[in-house]
Amino acid sequence: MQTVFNAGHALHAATHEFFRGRLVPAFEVPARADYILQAVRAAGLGEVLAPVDHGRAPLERVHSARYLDFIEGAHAEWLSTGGEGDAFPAVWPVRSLRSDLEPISFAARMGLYSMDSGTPLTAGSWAAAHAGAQASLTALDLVLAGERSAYVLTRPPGHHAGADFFGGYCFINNAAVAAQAARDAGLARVAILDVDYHHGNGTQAIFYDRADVFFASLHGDPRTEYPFFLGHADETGAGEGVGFNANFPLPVGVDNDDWFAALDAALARLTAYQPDLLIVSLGVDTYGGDPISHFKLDEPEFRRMGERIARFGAPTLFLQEGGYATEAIGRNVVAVLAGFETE
Ligand code: Q9C
Ligand code: ZN
Repeated sequence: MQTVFNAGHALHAATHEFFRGRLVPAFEVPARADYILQAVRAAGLGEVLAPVDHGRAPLERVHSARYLDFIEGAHAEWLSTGGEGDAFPAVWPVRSLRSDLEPISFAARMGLYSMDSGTPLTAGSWAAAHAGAQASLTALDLVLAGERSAYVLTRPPGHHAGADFFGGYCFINNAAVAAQAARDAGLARVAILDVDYHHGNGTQAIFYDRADVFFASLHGDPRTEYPFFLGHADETGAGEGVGFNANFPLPVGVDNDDWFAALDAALARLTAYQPDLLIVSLGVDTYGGDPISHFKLDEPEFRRMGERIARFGAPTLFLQEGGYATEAIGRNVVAVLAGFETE
């Protein structure tokens, strides 16, 4: 399997994030990608390629132009309006406040375009996220050209980012950009399987009223786990999209057997859908040793996950999402990808 590596990932480097009202060392750090790259190379998984620039147009198929403009200029504006260091939002247009108008105030716009205070926006966030989307489009090209699979090694992750908001460490929704590009390249049906510990609220929202992209997700129950406000089992799609969204919320500490039963259930839904492409939002924060998550998968389970996904039998694009046990992340990611390769 070839890897497309976003070497620009390290431009996004936060030192701290807000957690329970305090600044704590950031969890989503450049070392994550360094460890994965090391493990991919050590395992001899396959060639490591650089992204080819596909421009901004494929990003605008998923994100609003004014949101992309905001993210591109946000850190410079933060500094020029008196901010220091990494940028954080402070005010949000919750119920009864208007979100249809774009304020002039930078602080207000930052709230309009974000969902939480736990996602530092740094000087290099746009450059890193933009390059990650390009890596995703490059890997998609490999699969469209006939490769059985490809892996996108990038950060920051993407699945929490919506059409016009960032959050959950995510700025550009790489899975959504790739799915839309696959549709635009002529594929009729695309499935997204999200196995990150957290529900992929951004991806779900982007395709919620559409039948041409099926979103299926296994994740920690949103009643107790981030992103809290989406990811319930009764979210099955809207309008033409009714029946093309499937959530499998699982309790904290779920048994690995129950996790795999949910994976089987999700893949059964996708088998009925018969997609031309499977995109896997590959978060490995389901690992038992993850510092911010509460599932119990370990290396053998990650290998089994890859084998199971391979047996699904569709051309498969793996995209890196979460995973915060930095020293174990490379081993866990490679276990999934190597498991896929052996099937
Ligand atoms: N400071 C992904 O895995 N905050 N995002 C958790 C710890 C949000 C995770 C609290 C976690 C978002 C892509
Ligand atoms: Zn996650």
